[in-house]
This record gives sequence, C-alpha cells and structure tokens, in this order.
Amino acid sequence: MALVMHVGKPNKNALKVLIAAEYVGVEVKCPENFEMGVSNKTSEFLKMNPLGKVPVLETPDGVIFESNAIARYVARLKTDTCSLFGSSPIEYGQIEQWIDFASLEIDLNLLAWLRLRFGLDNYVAAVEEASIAALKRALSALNIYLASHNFLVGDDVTLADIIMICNLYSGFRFMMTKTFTSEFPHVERYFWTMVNQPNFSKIIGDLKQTEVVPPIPSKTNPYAKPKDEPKLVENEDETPKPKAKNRLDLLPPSKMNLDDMEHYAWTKVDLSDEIQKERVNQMIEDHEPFEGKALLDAKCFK
Ligand SMILES: N[C@@H](CCC(=O)N[C@@H](CS)C(=O)NCC(=O)O)C(=O)O
Repeated sequence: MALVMHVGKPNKNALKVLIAAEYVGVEVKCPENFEMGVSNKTSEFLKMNPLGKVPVLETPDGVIFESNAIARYVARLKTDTCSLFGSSPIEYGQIEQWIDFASLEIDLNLLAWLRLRFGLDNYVAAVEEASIAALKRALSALNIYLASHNFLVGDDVTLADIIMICNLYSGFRFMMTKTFTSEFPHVERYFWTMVNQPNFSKIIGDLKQTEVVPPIPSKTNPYAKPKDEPKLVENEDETPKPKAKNRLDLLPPSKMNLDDMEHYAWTKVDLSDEIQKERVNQMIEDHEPFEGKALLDAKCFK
C-alpha cells in the first residue's frame, strides 16, 4: 500500500523523500488536490503537523513531519533492497554527520540568502553577506572532501547524498550561478553526477542552473519580519517624540522599601483565609506607600 505524503508541488524537502523511496522501492503518493496555503491550514492538517508545514507523511502506524525524519523513515522501510544507511556503525554515524552538515551548514545559509532575495525577509546587506560567507565556508569544506570522494560515505549512494543533493538543488536552481559554483569544482562534479543518476533524475527531471542571482527586491514585503535595525530619522518632523508619561509616573516617589517589606506571593492569595487577609491589609496600611492616599483599590480584601 502506498504511503501518502501531503505536499503541493514537490519542493526540495519532498524530493528527499521521493528519491529515497525510489532507492528502496517504497511507493509514496502525493495527493493531487493539495493546495498550498489552503490544505495545510485545515484542522485535519494541523492535527498532523501543528506548524502547518509540508511535507507530512501518513503511514498506517502514524504521522511523521520534518522532511529529514520522513526520509529516514522511508529509507529504513526496506533495508533488504538497498541500505541507504551504510553497512557499519561508523558509516551510519558519518551518514548522520553529513545529514546534519547538509541541513545546518548548507541549507540554513542558503535559505537565509534565498529568503532575502525572494523578499520573504527584509533585505539587509550585512545579513546577506554573512549568509553567503557561511555558505561558501561550508561549500569549501565540502569541496575539499569531495576532491577525493565520489560519495559522502562509502562507495555508494546513501541518505546523506540524497539530502545533500536536494539541499544543493535549491542553490543551483535559484541562487548559485556558474560563476559562484566554479569556485567549488568538486561540488559541481558531485552535484551533476548525482542528479543524473536514474533514481534522482526520475524525480528531479531536467534541471538548469540559474544564470542570475535574483535581484534585490525593491519593495519591502509586508509579511516579512520587522527589522532589528533602528529607524533612520530622515527629517526633523520624524524626530522621536518623548514617550507620554504613565499616570503612575506622576505619583511622588514611594517611601516603601521593598527590601524591608514582606514579599507576598499574590498568586497564592486565598480570599477565604481571614488571617491572611488581615496580614495583607495590615502590610498595605503599615507602609502607606502613597502618603495617606488609598492605594488604588489594592485593599482588595476590605
Ligand atoms: N524543516 C521542515 C521545513 C518545512 C517547511 O518549511 N515547509 C515549507 C514549504 S518548503 C512550508 O510548509 N511552509 C508553509 C509555512 O511556513 O506556513 C522540513 O524539513 O520538513
């Protein structure tokens, strides 16, 4: 029976799962009527993934979200057909190592860069510079490693290669031009060799490397997160006005010394406790914080 993966048009996260499924021979179907922004907002979907993100896999035994977890699950379903997890504990450890590297060193930085250029986050040149620098650092390390390796672990494709290639896929497709990738010739060779493997090309199809980096968005996306940067004051009228005073700021300084005062756990006040009521009222009266004026209605026990 086919497993159902909820996703719209398969993105690089869904591709990981579909390619792993090809290698091990597991059938994964994506519902055709899935509409991103609609289907993933329904209460049924949110019960499967409270974040409302795709992909989500439905299995006869339960639901899994997070694409790496889904890919791992699928890869484990038929280890007799093909082991995408290597053949020894050390290989397994190294596969996990490269999966983390692909996610945290490549994907995270690539996505940060992509989000700025696609206007999903407000464009800040320094953030872009830092993302590209971190991405290049990771690609340089990968490039050195691939100078003497065809695969990330061992002598065959593993889940580490599948996840690495799918993460690089977004880069080659949208952000990293030939000028950018030519600094990393072993990564280029590895990437194009892998995407042309039958189990990859069947799922990915024809892929063309981007010829341009998307231009810096001219408009600020209203849905982007607010910038942390302070607003520049461009004209006098925009000089920040002093904040209106809180009415409590007009009160004379308190003579109440909080250090001397018994600290009271207000959340533990028990209205039915007469002794406690008396103690609290006495505390307020003794300290007379506002010089004879009623402490608002804080004498709530009276
Ligand atoms: N870490 C998650 C990322 C999932 C994710 O960000 N999915 C995007 C599509 S690529 C999404 O569903 N976005 C919708 C939203 O953020 O509401 C994974 O690997 O599955």
